[in-house]
Amino acid sequence: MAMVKAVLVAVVAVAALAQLAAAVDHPVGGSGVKWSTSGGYDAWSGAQKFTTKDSLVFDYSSSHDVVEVSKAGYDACSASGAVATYTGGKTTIKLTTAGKRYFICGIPGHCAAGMKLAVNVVAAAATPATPAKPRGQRSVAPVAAPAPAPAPVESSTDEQQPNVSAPTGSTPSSAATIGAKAAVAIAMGMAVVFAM
Ligand SMILES: [Cu+2]
Repeated sequence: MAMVKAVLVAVVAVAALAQLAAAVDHPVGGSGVKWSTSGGYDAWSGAQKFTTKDSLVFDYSSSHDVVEVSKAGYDACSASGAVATYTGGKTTIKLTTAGKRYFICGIPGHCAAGMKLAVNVVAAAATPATPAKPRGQRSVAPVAAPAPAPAPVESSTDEQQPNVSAPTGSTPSSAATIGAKAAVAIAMGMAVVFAM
């Protein structure tokens, strides 16, 4: 149960982190507001924070469209040299790059009546879980001590129990050499049995 609980806590923590960096769909003008000649979009835009994970959602009637333009097009209310034109009443535009983006309605007179929007897109925050690199001497890998040479196995078939002597060196035996010695002992024992 404790294990299950720990896993659940981890899942919730990850979900919370993901929420922090979640993409946001911004309804242009505010929730329930249409893209229309009512205007006021730049006042709305100035109060928002747009990141490169977010999207703009334009909701509009068939008498309008959405045209992405340059700054010059935005300033002059001109759709000539448009970056892109969207129609259909519902347009979602991903703000994938940082910087300014400009949108107007391409129907003559509508931009001048207030259908213009500039947004400033900032880079989404980087993933916070970047571990710091270890510094200085710690980056040097420890040099492994040379393993002791395996002790020569005496061919003493006349003995009942093969006697494998412990290494005489000062280096302590590792688990691996102990295991190897056990294997040698078993092999020796079997050899003795078969030789009889
Ligand atoms: Cu329009």
